[in-house]
Amino acid sequence: MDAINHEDRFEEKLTAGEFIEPKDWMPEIYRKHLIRQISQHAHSEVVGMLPEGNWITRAPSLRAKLVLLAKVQDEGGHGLYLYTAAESLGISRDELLDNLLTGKAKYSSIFNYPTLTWADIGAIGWLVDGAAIMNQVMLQRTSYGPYSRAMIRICKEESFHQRQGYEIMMRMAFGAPEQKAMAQDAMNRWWYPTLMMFGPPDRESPNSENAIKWRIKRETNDQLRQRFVNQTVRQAEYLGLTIPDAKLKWNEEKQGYDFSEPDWVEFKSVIQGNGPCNRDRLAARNKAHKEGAWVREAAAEYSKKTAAVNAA
Ligand code: BYC
Repeated sequence: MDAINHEDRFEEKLTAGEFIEPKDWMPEIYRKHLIRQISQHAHSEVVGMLPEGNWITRAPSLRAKLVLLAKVQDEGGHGLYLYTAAESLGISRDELLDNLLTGKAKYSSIFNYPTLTWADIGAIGWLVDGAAIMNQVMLQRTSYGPYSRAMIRICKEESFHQRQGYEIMMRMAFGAPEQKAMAQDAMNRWWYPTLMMFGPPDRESPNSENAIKWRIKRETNDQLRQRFVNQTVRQAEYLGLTIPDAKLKWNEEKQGYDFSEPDWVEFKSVIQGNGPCNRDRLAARNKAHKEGAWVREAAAEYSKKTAAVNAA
């Protein structure tokens, strides 16, 4: 009887648009769904630091270096907020990290592609962060309180990241012909991987139905992908860059663009660990974790000593 009341209350809260908070009763399957999504999201932020971090020492000016440093540092912060939100569902940070480091957990497919030139840093900011925001704006109103609150702050920072990327693209696209060619090359390589970020098409998305039912996601993968294309076409036109899709065409009836789907076979291969950089990314994270052991030990020791001093 009690369990039924719990379930009713849970449903009532969802219907009323109220948040579910860590101490509230929730179905086990909802908790597991959230741990999966939030931890994958956290891992994406942390692994996402690698392709961009790769360019900090080679940024073309001191200003560009400062801005990129700040951006990469922000991504680390996003990872922390999200790991903390996941921990509030009853999983430990160690377990979460272990799942990433052993390759058990997924992170966004996009970060398994290499950053070959400085224009790629622009393309990541403009396209990748642009796609991330498109998805994350809806997550600000997700049903789990700690996730929603983390997303509000993350979205503010992501908007700055997106502008940083667009600024780099403007400099390149309106610069020398060689720079414009680099910008176009980056656009060609990042376009389809960016479209994959929204997840598989709705017809092949096993988690979407529950996610929508529980208001974890408020829009589907295909709806968000369509909105992203509609928004980005105009931005590309302004830059004078061509989206690498011969089928891209305005559709008056649906008031949106028709466009080619990404290669879903490639997507599956990347999320199964066989993208161009999957092995490098995991190796880099494992190396950083191992070499950072002394920092974790020192921080734990410091907090123990501080607690003892405060208790005395
Ligand atoms: N990459 O049923 P589906 C960022 C997996 S941006 C890898 O549709 P769901 C950043 C999916 O996990 C990126 N795996 O799932 C930006 C599922 O596998 P499991 C992070 C993917 O959850 C700039 C299976 O495919 N953003 O952080 O309903 C700089 C079937 O998919 C991907 C987020 O994580 C993918 N692209 O929808 C630094 C946002 N797509 O778990 C950092 C939060 C799907 O069943 N996440 N899969 O084994 C979401 O909104 C949703 O989880 C997704 C997928 C839209 C990504």
